[in-house]
Amino acid sequence: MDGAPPPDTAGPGEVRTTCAYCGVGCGILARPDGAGGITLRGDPEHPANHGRLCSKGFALGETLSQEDRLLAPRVDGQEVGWDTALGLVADRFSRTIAEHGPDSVAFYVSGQLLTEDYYVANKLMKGFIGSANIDTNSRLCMASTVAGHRRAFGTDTVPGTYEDLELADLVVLVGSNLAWCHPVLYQRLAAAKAARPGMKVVVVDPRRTATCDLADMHLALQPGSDVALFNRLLAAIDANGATDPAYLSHVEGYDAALGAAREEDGATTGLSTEELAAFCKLWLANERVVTVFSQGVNQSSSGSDKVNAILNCHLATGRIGRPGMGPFSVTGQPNAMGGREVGGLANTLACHLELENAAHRDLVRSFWDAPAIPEAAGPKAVDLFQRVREGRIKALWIICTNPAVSMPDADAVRDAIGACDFVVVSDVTDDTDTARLAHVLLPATGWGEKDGTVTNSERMISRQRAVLPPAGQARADWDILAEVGRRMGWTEAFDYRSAAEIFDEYAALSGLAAAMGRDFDILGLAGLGPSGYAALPPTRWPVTAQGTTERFFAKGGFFTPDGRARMVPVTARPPAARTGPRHPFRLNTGRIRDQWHTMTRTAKAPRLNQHLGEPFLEIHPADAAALGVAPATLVRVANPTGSCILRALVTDRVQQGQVFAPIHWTGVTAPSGRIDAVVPGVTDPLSGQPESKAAAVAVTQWKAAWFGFAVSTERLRPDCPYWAQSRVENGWRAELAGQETPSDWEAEARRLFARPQTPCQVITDRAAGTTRLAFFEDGRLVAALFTAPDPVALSRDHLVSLLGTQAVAPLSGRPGADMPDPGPIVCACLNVGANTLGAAIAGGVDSVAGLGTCTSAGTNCGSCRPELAALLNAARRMEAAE
Ligand SMILES: Nc1nc2c(c(=O)[nH]1)N[C@H]1C(S)=C(S)[C@@H](COP(=O)(O)OP(=O)(O)OC[C@H]3O[C@@H](n4cnc5c(=O)[nH]c(N)nc54)[C@H](O)[C@@H]3O)O[C@H]1N2
Ligand SMILES: Nc1nc2c(c(=O)[nH]1)N[C@H]1C(S)=C(S)[C@@H](COP(=O)(O)OP(=O)(O)OC[C@H]3O[C@@H](n4cnc5c(=O)[nH]c(N)nc54)[C@H](O)[C@@H]3O)O[C@H]1N2
Ligand code: SF4
Ligand SMILES: [Mo]
Repeated sequence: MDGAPPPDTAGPGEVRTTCAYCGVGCGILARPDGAGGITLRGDPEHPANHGRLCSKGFALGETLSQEDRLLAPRVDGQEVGWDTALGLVADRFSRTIAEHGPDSVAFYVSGQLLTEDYYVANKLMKGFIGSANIDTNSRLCMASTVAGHRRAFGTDTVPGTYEDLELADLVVLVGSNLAWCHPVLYQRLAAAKAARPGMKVVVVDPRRTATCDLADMHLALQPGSDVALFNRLLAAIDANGATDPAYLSHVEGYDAALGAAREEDGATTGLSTEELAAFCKLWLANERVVTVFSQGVNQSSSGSDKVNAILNCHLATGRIGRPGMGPFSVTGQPNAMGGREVGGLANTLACHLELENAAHRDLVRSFWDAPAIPEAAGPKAVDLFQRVREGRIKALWIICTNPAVSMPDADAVRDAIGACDFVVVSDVTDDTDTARLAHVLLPATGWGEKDGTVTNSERMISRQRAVLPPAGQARADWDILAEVGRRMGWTEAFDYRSAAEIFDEYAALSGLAAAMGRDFDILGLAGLGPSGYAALPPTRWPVTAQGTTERFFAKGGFFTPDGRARMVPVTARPPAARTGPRHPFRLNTGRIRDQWHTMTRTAKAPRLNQHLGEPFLEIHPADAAALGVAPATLVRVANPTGSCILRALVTDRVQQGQVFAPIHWTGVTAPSGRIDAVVPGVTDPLSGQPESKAAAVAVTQWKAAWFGFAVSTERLRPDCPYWAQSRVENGWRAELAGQETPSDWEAEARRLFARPQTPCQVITDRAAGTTRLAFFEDGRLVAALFTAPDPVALSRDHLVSLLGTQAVAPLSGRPGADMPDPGPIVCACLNVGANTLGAAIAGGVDSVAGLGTCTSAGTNCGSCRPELAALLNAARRMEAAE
């Protein structure tokens, strides 16, 4: 740890903790509000965010209600005590192992677990059950980076820090929508660029994303062709004599990598020779270059080659480990890094030790005093669920992840879990596609109740601290796992009383690992004791007796046997699924700004549902026209893996022949919008990471006979073929559609709202084919349904705002003259809509700051600022065209 601790700016009653969501790892100051919730603000002292938060972090307090929380253990749907539930889990696992061997059981865990939870899960499976049948959702997320780092560096090290993005003269963002997925880091980058306008930003992404707003250059390459781009760059580096000969003495494999790179003409990128030349020129001209990469790189059948193609360029030029330069993998989940450090993958051991290395295994086995550690790596996520499907895995414990939604080939995975003999799910809610399949449901403490550590993208270990007591009977994930370990007979090995004890053991092991030449060393944090652990400030690893290392590899010092890095010869390969006449579209998938994965938490905050309220498919106007798909109608996306139905969002943000869909909707929120139902289980051969962004699909019109929009104070019970439901301030809203028009809309609405008796107003326009129904209780609007043969046109936000009020004429569908319609919400924090912003722009406001002053949009968390800029740009383009 460096220097004196910073002055403590926490106010009275404020607890320092870390955000629950992305790998930026922002510090939060949270205070119980006395009514079961919390109030919070960004921690000004945290080095990741210096007080900033994005829309998701800012709304964390709104996601903590006990509604939907799993409050007690359940067996086959019945609430039971912990003793019964954990007795059953330990007994079923022990019996299955006795009958069928250790490889008949498995754990599937998560980068959202704390390091301490992860440590115990791994120790139990790999050390004591004696199987390597444990993998994590990080396989879907970071595995290609891990494989690429290990090939090049000898270990999974992120060399740089966030500050490097601010110090760089050129930042290249490859397959990263930083503006939406790492918003606070994006804001830091945007602020650095504003302060130093000479700084250049390049976005490499087939799609024009919100991140492109900051870009001086957007390279809309063909999906999967990143290796070709970086091979071209390596060839240009060589041709221009831009290598660093002194640094190359720390590197092996230059000639072979260059040989492979020279074979590449760059045509498969789809970029013009001018674009390729301009990119190479920019890279060559700026020594201080950081290449940030994320899921556009990792989630690919050539993901690890993409990573090495990027690392090759940095190694050849020695642009690594010095301020403002280096390759930089931004991590997704709050503890994606911690999970890698603690050995969460089926082929790793704690402290960056390797399962398939005999010396490493011996070290860990003797440290744990474990009976045996398996010699071979376990199955990677896709294979693990394949073994569940084949009945080879008979008892499965899923912790802190929702694979029935997020795995590729999700319908098949869901069915395999459903058919497994014994399924345990630990979650904070019972309302997930996976939890619905569990025999045993175990309530875990959630964010705000948990206590432990996480590591962010820049190797910063931060504490998550409890602000609230556990909900109901919930227990910490490490505690549940440790008790099962004890009940399975390993009393001493799992005799943990606190997260601090686990961390202490882990820190001690890291010292031994470091003595074997590993990078991950936090021996300096061993022996903190309960109070030292309680007070632990954000700390970047390594933490040795000598202090910390800010950046790795400036002078070589790689973790390979000879200490030299490896450049890896790589050749571009197209995505595994081939497009063709039957499946002509390349399906890209990813995230939206205000939702987190399968929405179990973010969708609890009404304000986060305002930005984008239903699953959609971005499709190019020319493709939409050719298919006869009108904006806002529904489309069917299908291939041999499966199918789904999504709302068409016609936009030239995507290229022709490519479509994009978000990953967030589920059986709970929009059953026909589960996008992983059409993503095949194809993986990178080295990393086992699925190719989540390049399925081949057919897109056709889904001909709806009717469309509907509904609001209700109670949750709706739709059963039509298309529906998407989300929470709003006073209840719920839903989009609906069907292929057969009901003969009696009132009866249909009464069933949908479960209101057999409530007084109802109906307006039918036979000529237009529309019906509008409103239900009132004591003069208050409690439900309404608008139906039409075409997509329902009405001011949705207006109708939502009437819910629960003494509404006058709700069936007009429009606000009265006295009440302007804000339009679709852009700024979620301060509720500013597109119409309000449009009016301000039309009135002469011409900057993001000006919009902030005039409408207050973008003045809280700032996550919507890229969209404000896009609105301004669109207005400028229209003006120029006029
Ligand atoms: N709002 C929000 N933020 C999140 C999350 C969330 O759920 N919601 N999840 C977190 C997690 S776990 C993760 S892993 C991160 C992910 O963060 P990102 O990786 O930034 O997010 P994605 O939207 O999955 O994908 C990034 C981009 O890759 C592009 N892409 C697709 N194919 C290719 C290709 O072949 N080459 C290139 N160069 N680009 C391609 C896509 O068009 C997309 O814009 O986000 C984290 N942050
Ligand atoms: N097509 C496609 N598929 C993808 C991706 C993509 O880009 N495209 N991205 C992939 C990536 S990068 C990721 S990271 C995954 C994410 O996919 P998942 O991990 O499946 O998604 P989450 O919704 O984050 O699931 C976390 C679960 O843990 C629960 N939970 C929250 N806190 C706790 C806790 O403290 N303890 C316990 N026990 N449970 C808790 C939540 O309620 C939720 O059910 O999706 C992957 N799938
Ligand atoms: S950027 Fe947003 S989601 Fe990510 S850690 Fe910070 S506040 Fe949380
Ligand atoms: Mo992720």
